[in-house]
Amino acid sequence: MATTKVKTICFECHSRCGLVLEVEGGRVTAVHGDKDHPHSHGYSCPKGRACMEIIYHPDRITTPLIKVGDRRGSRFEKASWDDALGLIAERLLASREQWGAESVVFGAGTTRGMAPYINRFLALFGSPNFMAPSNMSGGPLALGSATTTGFGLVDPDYANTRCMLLWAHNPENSWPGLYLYDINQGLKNGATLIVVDPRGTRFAKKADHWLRLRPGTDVALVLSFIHVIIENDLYDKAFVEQWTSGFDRLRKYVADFAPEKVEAVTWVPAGQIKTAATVFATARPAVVGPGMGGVCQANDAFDLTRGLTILAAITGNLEVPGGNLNCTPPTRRRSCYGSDYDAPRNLPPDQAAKKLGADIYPLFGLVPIPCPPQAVWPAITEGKPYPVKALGLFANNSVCAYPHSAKVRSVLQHLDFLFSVDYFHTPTTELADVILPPAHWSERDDVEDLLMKNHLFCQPKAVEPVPECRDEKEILIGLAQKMGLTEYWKSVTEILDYRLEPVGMTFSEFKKIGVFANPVEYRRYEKMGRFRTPSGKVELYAEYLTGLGIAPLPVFREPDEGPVSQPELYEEYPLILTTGGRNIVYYHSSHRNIPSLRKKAPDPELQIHPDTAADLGVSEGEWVFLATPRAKVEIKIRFFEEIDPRVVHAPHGFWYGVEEGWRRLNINMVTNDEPLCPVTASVPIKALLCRVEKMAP
Ligand SMILES: Nc1nc2c(c(=O)[nH]1)N[C@H]1C(S)=C(S)[C@@H](COP(=O)(O)OP(=O)(O)OC[C@H]3O[C@@H](n4cnc5c(=O)[nH]c(N)nc54)[C@H](O)[C@@H]3O)O[C@H]1N2
Ligand SMILES: Nc1nc2c(c(=O)[nH]1)N[C@H]1C(S)=C(S)[C@@H](COP(=O)(O)OP(=O)(O)OC[C@H]3O[C@@H](n4cnc5c(=O)[nH]c(N)nc54)[C@H](O)[C@@H]3O)O[C@H]1N2
Ligand code: SF4
Ligand SMILES: [Mo]
Repeated sequence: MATTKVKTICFECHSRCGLVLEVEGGRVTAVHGDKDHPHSHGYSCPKGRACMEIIYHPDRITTPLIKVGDRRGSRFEKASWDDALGLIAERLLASREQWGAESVVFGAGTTRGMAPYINRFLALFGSPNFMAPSNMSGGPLALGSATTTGFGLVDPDYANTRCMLLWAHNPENSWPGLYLYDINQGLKNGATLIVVDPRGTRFAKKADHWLRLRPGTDVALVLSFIHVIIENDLYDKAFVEQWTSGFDRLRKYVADFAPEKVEAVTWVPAGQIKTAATVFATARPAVVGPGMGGVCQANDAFDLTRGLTILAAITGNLEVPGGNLNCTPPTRRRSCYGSDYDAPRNLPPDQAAKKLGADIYPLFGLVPIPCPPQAVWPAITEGKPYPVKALGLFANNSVCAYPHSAKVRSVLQHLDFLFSVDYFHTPTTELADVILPPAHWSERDDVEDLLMKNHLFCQPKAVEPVPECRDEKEILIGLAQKMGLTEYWKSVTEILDYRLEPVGMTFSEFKKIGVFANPVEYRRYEKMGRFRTPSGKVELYAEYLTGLGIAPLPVFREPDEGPVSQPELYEEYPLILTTGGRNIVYYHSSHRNIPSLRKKAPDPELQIHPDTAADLGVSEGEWVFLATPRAKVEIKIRFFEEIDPRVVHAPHGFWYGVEEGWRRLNINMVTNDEPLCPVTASVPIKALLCRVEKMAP
């Protein structure tokens, strides 16, 4: 049989590697890395290479399903697309009729590309409520950096730098396709590596300077870096003078964060802080590499991301080669989270103002950022600030992904109507009234620009969807037609052509070239004469934030559940718990049902220092309970020398293959969803208290 090769983009994780799929008889038969891809350069990981196991998995949902019998049960019957979409349309319209359009929320998990298309749908329907985990993912970083400089700290130029500072970031597992090539390039050229991480990841261990901080004390540490740099006159004076505002107030403020004092807070020796800060400030250029999860999951995530941005700014590393770049996607306003799609912006002001969370988080009304799940929950359970009755989820396993799973599950059970679009049954689809089967990324046409630096990629489908799965864009088109949303697009081609308008190409033209890149521009503020901030300068002391009730300088807050804030609780729960360090073979709660991946990491493992384990009388490989004040989960002991004896780490996303796995294995049973960061709604899942309990024999 003839084999064809299709160059496309992998959507199995955010890295979006270039892959070449071999197709025989309408089926994907082999996967290779695409050597021509400008970011991944031929790299592929086990998840991408397992894509045939996903597409042709015996458990893949391949027809729409409608719940029958008790709504609390999990019996579903196969249905036609017409019936399933008809039922969803009827229920959403009824909800709008009785409770208003805002009573309908659509949510997506970490982006699998659907954000723009869902938002457009919601805008036409009338709801400002697009929910996503941005508040625990890139959102705080976007807010913290954009309020400081007018752009996101998301384009590190590792390849051309002399010093890289990986802050709560393990790109080897989390973003290999996007960053690894550049990082290795930089290291080959002699760049110094600094890692700030409580765990000894492979990068931490090979770093020139590894700062093993106490989880959740990052803001104190970054303020101490700034202290050292200012005290020792190591900052970029010309840049600071011309392009920043509030330097003197920053200088006075950080005087209080001397390394000797911060050592006691962060557990990082003062000497290490001084050395690392000095190395970073004097390298020129140097780059800050912030983790998207690591720096976005704390009650002071806004202050941390502001602090990191200030660090990059005063050392003269904004928009310079080898520093933190400011790339714009070629598709601009039509990019994934572009303003042309933002549902609230396309609604009348009074309807837009209803966006859930906007009344609590002052910056949420100003930027295209999704509603945090934790602002949606009270609307569902208590009707606060107004009732939400219906929820549609695309690629999201809320029950396992979001903190405090028992609560999330009961929140979802409060809904009048839930539909879910997923490849597989999950603890979340189980609660749905209707389940729809999406096409796999290899079975759908799309384009990608989110976090792709200055690039835009074409993602052509390699094969037709497994019958009867459907491209999610077509699902929205079908639903729009059933609901009388006549202004919604009529075809996938129309959608993609619209998205590509800013680059002056249709999808079929773009398919022939595959990639489009903007030139990288440096120091754009010089050409513009300003930064896109209220003062036109980098807002070190951000006066304007005070008017919004936000502190103008980064404030360190002790983790609420920690040894300092709650010493009594610490006696009962004497270990600090951090969660969710990425594993290369899994994406969040996905992939546990893929045999080639599961066999590489079959069990959830608690990384614990051997001395701590010895004190507790638990041995390597032993199953124990990990308990927090909320619940306990089952987990296996794994000795790990490179972690402080007072700290343990647990992975997230386990549930599959074990009865009631969502309750027994899923770490989010023990995490908390409060207090949230008052500016970004970030969740405190990287620093909690826990204890290890032996299981009865
Ligand atoms: N404790 C703890 N919890 C965390 C984190 C942590 O660090 N610690 N990290 C958090 C972060 S940063 C995020 S972003 C969230 C992510 O949360 P989610 O995005 O919800 O995570 P997943 O479990 O990967 O994905 C949910 C579902 O999407 C389905 N799926 C995969 N691809 C597609 C597709 O193309 N279309 C459709 N319709 N379905 C698809 C999968 O089968 C899976 O069931 O988790 C958060 N949860
Ligand atoms: N394979 C795989 N890749 C992924 C994902 C996945 O699930 N699987 N998820 C994707 C998503 S949605 C996101 S948001 C990104 C996240 O990307 P990253 O932020 O790079 O990933 P994490 O592993 O969550 O966190 C990085 C490091 O932070 C450390 N850390 C934990 N607590 C603290 C702390 O308090 N302070 C500091 N400084 N460090 C701490 C952890 O030990 C970990 O090594 O990954 C993306 N890539
Ligand atoms: S790192 Fe793996 S899963 Fe992520 S895009 Fe690349 S091949 Fe796909
Ligand atoms: Mo994320």
